Amino acid sequence: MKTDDKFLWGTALAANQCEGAHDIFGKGESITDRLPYGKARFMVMESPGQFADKEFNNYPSKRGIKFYENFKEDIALLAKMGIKCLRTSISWTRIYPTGLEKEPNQDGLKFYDDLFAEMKKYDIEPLVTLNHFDTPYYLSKNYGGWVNPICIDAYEKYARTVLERYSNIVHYWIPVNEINMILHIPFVGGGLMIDKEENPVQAKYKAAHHLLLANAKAVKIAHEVSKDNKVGCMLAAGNTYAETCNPKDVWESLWKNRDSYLFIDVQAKGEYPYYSKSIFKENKVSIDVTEEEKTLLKENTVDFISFSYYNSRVCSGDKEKYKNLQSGNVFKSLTNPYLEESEWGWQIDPLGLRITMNDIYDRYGKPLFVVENGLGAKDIVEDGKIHDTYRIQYLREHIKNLIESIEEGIPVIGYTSWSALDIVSASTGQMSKRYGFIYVDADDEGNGSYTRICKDSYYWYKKVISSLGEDLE
Ligand code: BGP
Repeated sequence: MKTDDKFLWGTALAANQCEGAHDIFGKGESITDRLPYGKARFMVMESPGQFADKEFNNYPSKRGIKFYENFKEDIALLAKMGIKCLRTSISWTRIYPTGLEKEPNQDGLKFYDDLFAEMKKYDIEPLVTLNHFDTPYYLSKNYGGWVNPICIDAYEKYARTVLERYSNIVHYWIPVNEINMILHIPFVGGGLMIDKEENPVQAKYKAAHHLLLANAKAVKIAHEVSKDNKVGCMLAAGNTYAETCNPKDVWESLWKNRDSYLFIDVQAKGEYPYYSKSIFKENKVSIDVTEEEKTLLKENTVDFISFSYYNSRVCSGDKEKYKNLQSGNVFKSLTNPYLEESEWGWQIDPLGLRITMNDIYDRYGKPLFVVENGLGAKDIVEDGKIHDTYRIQYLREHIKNLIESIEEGIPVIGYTSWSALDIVSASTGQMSKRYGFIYVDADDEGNGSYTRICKDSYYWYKKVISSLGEDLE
Protein backbone atom coordinates (compact mmCIF):
# COMPACT_ATOMS: atom_id res chain seq x y z
CA MET A 1 0.00 0.00 0.00
CA LYS A 2 1.23 3.49 -0.78
CA THR A 3 0.04 7.07 -1.20
CA ASP A 4 -0.29 8.89 -4.52
CA ASP A 5 2.59 11.12 -5.58
CA LYS A 6 0.73 14.31 -4.65
CA PHE A 7 0.65 13.30 -0.98
CA LEU A 8 2.67 15.80 1.07
CA TRP A 9 5.19 13.68 2.95
CA GLY A 10 7.05 15.96 5.30
CA THR A 11 8.01 17.00 8.77
CA ALA A 12 7.46 19.92 11.12
CA LEU A 13 8.99 22.73 13.18
CA ALA A 14 7.69 25.68 15.19
CA ALA A 15 9.39 29.09 15.33
CA ASN A 16 9.28 29.36 19.11
CA GLN A 17 10.95 25.97 19.49
CA CYS A 18 13.70 26.24 16.90
CA GLU A 19 14.54 29.79 15.72
CA GLY A 20 16.15 31.33 18.81
CA ALA A 21 17.43 34.86 17.92
CA HIS A 22 14.82 36.05 20.40
CA ASP A 23 15.79 39.71 20.57
CA ILE A 24 17.59 40.63 17.36
CA PHE A 25 16.45 42.24 14.13
CA GLY A 26 13.55 43.86 15.93
CA LYS A 27 11.81 40.78 17.32
CA GLY A 28 9.61 41.44 20.37
CA GLU A 29 9.09 39.13 23.35
CA SER A 30 6.58 36.33 22.82
CA ILE A 31 4.90 34.38 25.59
CA THR A 32 7.18 31.39 24.98
CA ASP A 33 10.21 33.60 25.57
CA ARG A 34 8.87 33.93 29.12
CA LEU A 35 8.81 30.17 29.74
CA PRO A 36 11.86 29.12 31.78
CA TYR A 37 13.28 25.61 31.85
CA GLY A 38 12.52 23.11 34.62
CA LYS A 39 9.99 23.26 37.49
CA ALA A 40 9.73 27.05 37.13
CA ARG A 41 8.16 26.45 33.68
CA PHE A 42 5.11 24.82 35.22
CA MET A 43 4.91 27.46 37.95
CA VAL A 44 4.88 30.21 35.28
CA MET A 45 2.30 28.31 33.21
CA GLU A 46 0.09 27.93 36.29
CA SER A 47 0.52 31.50 37.56
CA PRO A 48 1.91 33.76 34.81
CA GLY A 49 0.61 36.88 36.54
CA GLN A 50 2.50 36.14 39.73
CA PHE A 51 5.75 35.57 37.83
CA ALA A 52 5.27 38.32 35.22
CA ASP A 53 8.25 40.33 36.46
CA LYS A 54 10.38 37.51 37.83
CA GLU A 55 13.54 36.66 35.88
CA PHE A 56 14.90 33.09 35.61
CA ASN A 57 18.26 32.02 34.22
CA ASN A 58 17.30 29.61 31.44
CA TYR A 59 14.70 30.37 28.73
CA PRO A 60 15.04 27.63 26.07
CA SER A 61 12.92 29.40 23.42
CA LYS A 62 15.28 32.36 23.45
CA ARG A 63 17.96 30.20 21.81
CA GLY A 64 15.97 27.36 20.27
CA ILE A 65 18.38 25.38 18.12
CA LYS A 66 19.72 28.50 16.37
CA PHE A 67 17.58 27.77 13.32
CA TYR A 68 17.45 31.51 12.58
CA GLU A 69 21.17 31.46 11.76
CA ASN A 70 21.28 27.88 10.50
CA PHE A 71 18.14 27.53 8.39
CA LYS A 72 19.88 27.20 5.02
CA GLU A 73 21.95 24.21 6.15
CA ASP A 74 18.93 22.66 7.89
CA ILE A 75 16.66 23.05 4.85
CA ALA A 76 19.41 21.53 2.66
CA LEU A 77 19.60 18.49 4.99
CA LEU A 78 15.81 18.11 4.93
CA ALA A 79 15.80 18.41 1.14
CA LYS A 80 18.34 15.54 1.01
CA MET A 81 15.86 13.48 3.05
CA GLY A 82 13.44 14.08 0.19
CA ILE A 83 10.65 15.87 2.05
CA LYS A 84 7.89 17.38 -0.08
CA CYS A 85 6.47 19.60 2.66
CA LEU A 86 7.85 21.43 5.68
CA ARG A 87 5.52 22.73 8.34
CA THR A 88 6.84 25.68 10.29
CA SER A 89 5.46 28.86 11.83
CA ILE A 90 5.96 32.60 11.57
CA SER A 91 6.95 34.25 14.82
CA TRP A 92 4.27 36.93 15.29
CA THR A 93 6.61 39.15 17.31
CA ARG A 94 9.20 39.21 14.53
CA ILE A 95 6.57 40.98 12.45
CA TYR A 96 4.79 43.03 15.14
CA PRO A 97 6.98 43.09 18.28
CA THR A 98 4.21 44.14 20.70
CA GLY A 99 1.32 43.27 18.38
CA LEU A 100 0.16 46.91 18.36
CA GLU A 101 2.58 48.56 15.93
CA LYS A 102 0.99 50.23 12.91
CA GLU A 103 3.71 49.02 10.52
CA PRO A 104 5.43 45.61 10.37
CA ASN A 105 9.09 45.05 11.20
CA GLN A 106 10.83 44.80 7.83
CA ASP A 107 13.75 42.73 9.20
CA GLY A 108 11.28 40.13 10.42
CA LEU A 109 9.57 39.95 7.05
CA LYS A 110 12.98 39.65 5.37
CA PHE A 111 13.79 36.52 7.39
CA TYR A 112 10.65 34.75 6.20
CA ASP A 113 11.20 35.98 2.62
CA ASP A 114 14.52 34.14 2.77
CA LEU A 115 13.17 31.08 4.61
CA PHE A 116 10.32 30.43 2.18
CA ALA A 117 12.55 31.14 -0.82
CA GLU A 118 15.03 28.55 0.50
CA MET A 119 12.26 25.98 0.79
CA LYS A 120 11.03 26.72 -2.72
CA LYS A 121 14.60 26.32 -4.01
CA TYR A 122 14.26 22.63 -3.15
CA ASP A 123 10.61 22.43 -4.24
CA ILE A 124 9.50 21.96 -0.61
CA GLU A 125 5.86 22.98 -0.05
CA PRO A 126 5.58 25.27 3.01
CA LEU A 127 2.76 24.62 5.51
CA VAL A 128 2.72 27.72 7.69
CA THR A 129 1.20 28.22 11.13
CA LEU A 130 0.47 31.87 11.96
CA ASN A 131 0.34 31.49 15.74
CA HIS A 132 2.19 28.54 17.23
CA PHE A 133 2.03 29.50 20.91
CA ASP A 134 3.74 32.86 20.35
CA THR A 135 1.24 35.60 21.10
CA PRO A 136 3.15 38.85 21.86
CA TYR A 137 3.96 38.92 25.56
CA TYR A 138 3.08 42.64 25.55
CA LEU A 139 -0.56 41.71 24.85
CA SER A 140 -0.45 39.12 27.60
CA LYS A 141 1.13 41.27 30.30
CA ASN A 142 -0.80 44.49 29.52
CA TYR A 143 -4.17 43.19 28.29
CA GLY A 144 -4.49 39.68 29.76
CA GLY A 145 -3.96 37.92 26.45
CA TRP A 146 -6.73 36.46 24.26
CA VAL A 147 -9.47 37.08 26.82
CA ASN A 148 -9.18 40.68 25.55
CA PRO A 149 -10.64 41.33 22.06
CA ILE A 150 -7.69 43.60 21.32
CA CYS A 151 -5.87 40.37 20.38
CA ILE A 152 -8.34 39.72 17.57
CA ASP A 153 -7.60 43.06 15.93
CA ALA A 154 -3.85 42.70 16.46
CA TYR A 155 -3.95 39.19 15.02
CA GLU A 156 -6.07 40.25 12.01
CA LYS A 157 -3.55 42.97 11.12
CA TYR A 158 -0.67 40.47 11.47
CA ALA A 159 -2.48 37.78 9.47
CA ARG A 160 -3.28 40.23 6.68
CA THR A 161 0.37 41.35 6.51
CA VAL A 162 1.81 37.85 6.12
CA LEU A 163 -1.00 36.41 3.98
CA GLU A 164 -0.67 39.29 1.52
CA ARG A 165 3.12 38.99 1.48
CA TYR A 166 3.51 35.22 1.21
CA SER A 167 0.44 33.81 -0.55
CA ASN A 168 2.39 33.79 -3.80
CA ILE A 169 4.74 31.14 -2.34
CA VAL A 170 2.77 29.63 0.59
CA HIS A 171 -0.59 27.98 -0.12
CA TYR A 172 -1.24 25.90 3.01
CA TRP A 173 -2.02 27.85 6.17
CA ILE A 174 -2.89 27.06 9.79
CA PRO A 175 -4.14 30.17 11.69
CA VAL A 176 -3.81 28.78 15.23
CA ASN A 177 -1.80 25.80 16.48
CA GLU A 178 -3.73 23.37 18.71
CA ILE A 179 -6.53 25.87 19.33
CA ASN A 180 -7.99 23.66 22.08
CA MET A 181 -4.89 24.13 24.22
CA ILE A 182 -6.40 27.41 25.47
CA LEU A 183 -8.49 25.25 27.83
CA HIS A 184 -5.53 23.26 29.16
CA ILE A 185 -2.48 25.57 29.13
CA PRO A 186 -4.11 29.03 28.82
CA PHE A 187 -0.89 31.02 29.11
CA VAL A 188 0.78 29.06 26.30
CA GLY A 189 -2.42 28.76 24.27
CA GLY A 190 -3.44 32.40 24.54
CA GLY A 191 -1.23 34.43 26.87
CA LEU A 192 -3.90 34.38 29.59
CA MET A 193 -2.78 35.71 32.97
CA ILE A 194 -5.14 33.09 34.31
CA ASP A 195 -4.12 33.49 37.99
CA LYS A 196 -5.33 37.10 37.82
CA GLU A 197 -8.71 36.22 36.29
CA GLU A 198 -11.70 36.30 38.67
CA ASN A 199 -13.47 33.55 36.74
CA PRO A 200 -10.74 31.46 35.05
CA VAL A 201 -13.11 29.12 33.19
CA GLN A 202 -15.11 32.04 31.79
CA ALA A 203 -11.81 33.66 30.73
CA LYS A 204 -10.67 30.48 28.95
CA TYR A 205 -13.88 30.12 26.94
CA LYS A 206 -13.96 33.86 26.19
CA ALA A 207 -10.38 33.57 24.89
CA ALA A 208 -11.39 30.47 22.93
CA HIS A 209 -14.21 32.45 21.31
CA HIS A 210 -11.81 35.23 20.35
CA LEU A 211 -9.36 32.68 18.89
CA LEU A 212 -12.20 31.15 16.86
CA LEU A 213 -13.18 34.59 15.52
CA ALA A 214 -9.53 35.27 14.66
CA ASN A 215 -9.32 31.94 12.87
CA ALA A 216 -12.38 32.87 10.77
CA LYS A 217 -10.86 36.26 9.95
CA ALA A 218 -7.66 34.55 8.79
CA VAL A 219 -9.70 32.18 6.59
CA LYS A 220 -11.55 35.17 5.10
CA ILE A 221 -8.36 37.08 4.31
CA ALA A 222 -6.55 34.00 2.95
CA HIS A 223 -9.40 33.25 0.54
CA GLU A 224 -9.62 36.92 -0.52
CA VAL A 225 -5.88 37.16 -1.14
CA SER A 226 -5.56 34.03 -3.25
CA LYS A 227 -7.89 31.35 -4.56
CA ASP A 228 -4.95 28.92 -4.18
CA ASN A 229 -4.88 29.32 -0.41
CA LYS A 230 -6.02 26.33 1.63
CA VAL A 231 -6.63 27.00 5.32
CA GLY A 232 -6.92 24.38 8.03
CA CYS A 233 -8.00 24.41 11.65
CA MET A 234 -5.63 22.58 13.98
CA LEU A 235 -6.49 20.52 17.05
CA ALA A 236 -4.42 18.66 19.62
CA ALA A 237 -6.26 15.41 18.91
CA GLY A 238 -6.28 11.86 20.20
CA ASN A 239 -9.51 10.15 21.22
CA THR A 240 -10.41 9.60 24.84
CA TYR A 241 -11.55 6.01 25.52
CA ALA A 242 -13.90 4.89 28.27
CA GLU A 243 -12.05 2.90 30.93
CA THR A 244 -14.85 0.26 31.00
CA CYS A 245 -18.15 -0.52 29.25
CA ASN A 246 -19.90 1.07 32.25
CA PRO A 247 -22.25 3.57 30.55
CA LYS A 248 -21.01 6.23 32.99
CA ASP A 249 -17.49 5.83 31.58
CA VAL A 250 -18.74 5.85 28.00
CA TRP A 251 -20.77 9.01 28.71
CA GLU A 252 -17.66 10.68 30.17
CA SER A 253 -15.59 9.78 27.10
CA LEU A 254 -18.24 11.30 24.81
CA TRP A 255 -17.97 14.63 26.66
CA LYS A 256 -14.17 14.50 26.84
CA ASN A 257 -14.05 14.18 23.03
CA ARG A 258 -16.64 16.95 22.68
CA ASP A 259 -14.36 19.29 24.68
CA SER A 260 -11.99 19.12 21.71
CA TYR A 261 -14.44 18.68 18.86
CA LEU A 262 -16.30 21.84 19.89
CA PHE A 263 -13.47 23.81 18.31
CA ILE A 264 -13.57 21.92 15.00
CA ASP A 265 -17.37 22.13 14.97
CA VAL A 266 -17.13 25.93 14.97
CA GLN A 267 -14.27 26.07 12.44
CA ALA A 268 -15.54 23.38 10.06
CA LYS A 269 -19.33 23.80 10.38
CA GLY A 270 -19.35 27.54 11.10
CA GLU A 271 -21.37 27.55 14.30
CA TYR A 272 -21.30 26.46 17.92
CA PRO A 273 -22.76 22.93 18.25
CA TYR A 274 -25.97 22.41 20.20
CA TYR A 275 -24.05 20.67 23.03
CA SER A 276 -21.95 23.79 23.66
CA LYS A 277 -24.91 25.10 25.68
CA SER A 278 -24.48 22.19 28.13
CA ILE A 279 -20.72 22.71 28.34
CA PHE A 280 -21.18 26.43 29.03
CA LYS A 281 -23.97 25.79 31.54
CA GLU A 282 -21.98 23.18 33.43
CA ASN A 283 -18.98 25.51 33.60
CA LYS A 284 -21.08 28.60 34.44
CA VAL A 285 -19.78 30.30 31.29
CA SER A 286 -21.64 32.78 29.13
CA ILE A 287 -20.51 33.55 25.60
CA ASP A 288 -22.66 36.02 23.66
CA VAL A 289 -22.14 35.50 19.95
CA THR A 290 -23.30 38.59 18.05
CA GLU A 291 -25.13 38.29 14.73
CA GLU A 292 -22.05 39.75 13.01
CA GLU A 293 -19.85 37.09 14.61
CA LYS A 294 -22.28 34.34 13.64
CA THR A 295 -22.06 35.50 10.02
CA LEU A 296 -18.25 35.68 10.17
CA LEU A 297 -18.02 32.10 11.50
CA LYS A 298 -20.61 30.74 9.09
CA GLU A 299 -19.08 32.29 5.98
CA ASN A 300 -15.46 31.43 6.74
CA THR A 301 -15.10 27.74 7.49
CA VAL A 302 -11.85 25.87 6.92
CA ASP A 303 -10.77 23.88 3.84
CA PHE A 304 -9.12 21.04 5.75
CA ILE A 305 -8.77 19.73 9.26
CA SER A 306 -5.28 19.34 10.64
CA PHE A 307 -4.30 17.93 13.98
CA SER A 308 -1.49 16.65 16.15
CA TYR A 309 -1.64 13.05 17.31
CA TYR A 310 0.74 11.58 19.87
CA ASN A 311 -1.44 9.31 21.94
CA SER A 312 -4.96 8.37 22.99
CA ARG A 313 -6.36 8.85 26.48
CA VAL A 314 -8.57 7.02 28.98
CA CYS A 315 -11.30 8.43 31.23
CA SER A 316 -13.77 7.28 33.86
CA GLY A 317 -17.10 8.58 35.10
CA ASP A 318 -15.78 8.04 38.65
CA LYS A 319 -14.13 11.34 39.69
CA GLU A 320 -12.38 9.57 42.57
CA LYS A 321 -10.03 7.97 40.03
CA TYR A 322 -8.55 11.34 39.16
CA LYS A 323 -7.35 12.12 42.65
CA ASN A 324 -3.52 12.23 42.82
CA LEU A 325 -3.33 11.40 39.11
CA GLN A 326 0.19 11.74 37.70
CA SER A 327 -0.23 12.19 33.95
CA GLY A 328 2.67 12.72 31.57
CA ASN A 329 0.72 14.90 29.20
CA VAL A 330 -1.24 18.15 29.29
CA PHE A 331 -4.41 16.07 28.94
CA LYS A 332 -5.27 14.17 32.12
CA SER A 333 -5.52 10.47 31.33
CA LEU A 334 -5.94 7.25 33.28
CA THR A 335 -3.58 4.42 32.37
CA ASN A 336 -4.44 2.20 29.42
CA PRO A 337 -3.27 -1.30 30.45
CA TYR A 338 -3.13 -2.39 26.81
CA LEU A 339 -0.59 0.22 25.74
CA GLU A 340 3.14 0.86 26.22
CA GLU A 341 4.21 4.31 27.44
CA SER A 342 6.97 6.61 26.22
CA GLU A 343 9.72 7.71 28.64
CA TRP A 344 7.50 10.73 29.32
CA GLY A 345 4.44 8.65 30.10
CA TRP A 346 2.63 9.24 26.79
CA GLN A 347 0.65 6.11 25.90
CA ILE A 348 1.66 4.79 22.47
CA ASP A 349 -1.40 3.85 20.38
CA PRO A 350 -0.86 3.61 16.59
CA LEU A 351 -4.38 2.25 15.99
CA GLY A 352 -5.55 5.29 17.94
CA LEU A 353 -4.39 7.46 15.05
CA ARG A 354 -6.72 5.53 12.75
CA ILE A 355 -9.56 5.76 15.26
CA THR A 356 -9.06 9.52 15.55
CA MET A 357 -8.84 9.99 11.76
CA ASN A 358 -12.03 7.99 11.18
CA ASP A 359 -13.83 9.88 13.93
CA ILE A 360 -12.83 13.30 12.60
CA TYR A 361 -13.60 12.44 8.97
CA ASP A 362 -16.95 10.88 9.88
CA ARG A 363 -17.89 14.08 11.74
CA TYR A 364 -16.72 16.69 9.25
CA GLY A 365 -16.19 15.11 5.82
CA LYS A 366 -13.30 17.48 5.04
CA PRO A 367 -9.78 16.46 3.95
CA LEU A 368 -7.38 15.76 6.82
CA PHE A 369 -3.76 16.78 7.34
CA VAL A 370 -1.74 15.01 10.04
CA VAL A 371 0.63 17.82 11.03
CA GLU A 372 2.24 16.41 14.17
CA ASN A 373 3.06 12.83 15.09
CA GLY A 374 6.27 11.61 16.68
CA LEU A 375 8.04 10.13 19.67
CA GLY A 376 9.88 12.19 22.26
CA ALA A 377 12.80 10.09 23.49
CA LYS A 378 16.25 10.25 25.04
CA ASP A 379 18.67 9.64 22.13
CA ILE A 380 22.25 8.50 22.67
CA VAL A 381 25.14 9.33 20.34
CA GLU A 382 27.31 6.23 19.76
CA ASP A 383 30.37 6.64 17.50
CA GLY A 384 28.73 9.65 15.89
CA LYS A 385 25.49 7.80 15.15
CA ILE A 386 22.05 7.68 16.73
CA HIS A 387 20.35 4.29 16.43
CA ASP A 388 16.78 5.46 17.14
CA THR A 389 15.05 2.19 16.27
CA TYR A 390 12.34 3.05 18.84
CA ARG A 391 11.43 6.17 16.85
CA ILE A 392 11.41 4.26 13.58
CA GLN A 393 9.12 1.66 15.19
CA TYR A 394 6.75 4.35 16.54
CA LEU A 395 6.57 6.12 13.15
CA ARG A 396 6.31 2.87 11.18
CA GLU A 397 3.26 1.73 13.14
CA HIS A 398 1.56 5.13 12.94
CA ILE A 399 2.25 5.50 9.21
CA LYS A 400 0.79 2.00 8.65
CA ASN A 401 -2.45 3.19 10.27
CA LEU A 402 -2.31 6.45 8.32
CA ILE A 403 -2.10 4.56 5.04
CA GLU A 404 -4.85 2.13 6.07
CA SER A 405 -7.09 5.16 6.67
CA ILE A 406 -6.25 6.52 3.22
CA GLU A 407 -6.90 3.10 1.68
CA GLU A 408 -10.38 2.98 3.25
CA GLY A 409 -11.22 6.28 1.56
CA ILE A 410 -10.29 9.10 3.92
CA PRO A 411 -8.79 12.00 1.91
CA VAL A 412 -5.51 13.05 3.56
CA ILE A 413 -3.45 15.95 2.17
CA GLY A 414 -0.21 15.06 3.92
CA TYR A 415 1.71 13.91 6.95
CA THR A 416 4.30 16.12 8.64
CA SER A 417 5.90 14.20 11.50
CA TRP A 418 7.05 15.94 14.66
CA SER A 419 9.79 17.03 14.38
CA ALA A 420 12.29 17.71 11.60
CA LEU A 421 15.23 18.30 13.94
CA ASP A 422 15.50 18.02 17.71
CA ILE A 423 13.92 21.19 19.08
CA VAL A 424 12.82 22.63 22.42
CA SER A 425 9.98 20.64 23.96
CA ALA A 426 6.81 22.75 24.23
CA SER A 427 5.64 21.35 27.56
CA THR A 428 8.95 20.79 29.35
CA GLY A 429 11.43 23.10 27.57
CA GLN A 430 13.84 20.18 27.34
CA MET A 431 16.19 19.44 24.49
CA SER A 432 16.59 15.95 25.98
CA LYS A 433 13.05 15.09 24.89
CA ARG A 434 14.15 14.56 21.31
CA TYR A 435 11.76 14.12 18.34
CA GLY A 436 13.94 14.91 15.34
CA PHE A 437 15.27 12.94 12.39
CA ILE A 438 18.31 15.16 12.86
CA TYR A 439 20.07 15.25 16.24
CA VAL A 440 21.16 18.66 17.57
CA ASP A 441 24.10 18.67 19.97
CA ALA A 442 22.60 20.84 22.71
CA ASP A 443 21.53 19.99 26.24
CA ASP A 444 18.71 21.27 28.47
CA GLU A 445 20.92 24.10 29.73
CA GLY A 446 21.73 25.22 26.18
CA ASN A 447 25.30 23.90 26.24
CA GLY A 448 26.71 22.14 23.16
CA SER A 449 28.11 22.66 19.67
CA TYR A 450 24.62 22.69 18.04
CA THR A 451 26.12 20.37 15.42
CA ARG A 452 23.54 18.45 13.42
CA ILE A 453 23.78 14.61 13.08
CA CYS A 454 21.37 12.60 10.90
CA LYS A 455 19.88 9.75 12.94
CA ASP A 456 19.05 6.27 11.61
CA SER A 457 15.42 7.47 11.34
CA TYR A 458 16.55 10.16 8.83
CA TYR A 459 17.69 7.48 6.38
CA TRP A 460 14.64 5.34 7.11
CA TYR A 461 12.19 8.21 6.46
CA LYS A 462 14.06 9.07 3.23
CA LYS A 463 13.13 5.56 2.00
CA VAL A 464 9.54 5.93 3.23
CA ILE A 465 9.11 9.14 1.26
CA SER A 466 10.77 7.90 -1.92
CA SER A 467 8.55 4.78 -1.84
CA LEU A 468 5.41 6.86 -1.08
CA GLY A 469 5.01 4.96 2.15
CA GLU A 470 5.31 1.48 0.62
CA ASP A 471 8.74 0.67 2.10
CA LEU A 472 8.40 0.97 5.87
CA GLU A 473 11.03 -1.62 6.87
C1 BGP B 1 2.32 20.06 20.68
C2 BGP B 1 2.94 21.26 20.02
C3 BGP B 1 4.28 21.07 19.44
C4 BGP B 1 5.12 19.99 20.08
C5 BGP B 1 4.32 18.80 20.57
C6 BGP B 1 5.15 17.83 21.40
O1 BGP B 1 1.57 20.57 21.73
O2 BGP B 1 2.09 21.75 18.96
O3 BGP B 1 4.87 22.35 19.51
O4 BGP B 1 5.95 20.50 21.06
O5 BGP B 1 3.19 19.18 21.30
O6 BGP B 1 4.99 18.16 22.76
P1 BGP B 1 6.25 18.37 23.68
O7 BGP B 1 7.19 19.21 22.88
O8 BGP B 1 5.74 19.03 24.90
O9 BGP B 1 6.83 16.99 23.95
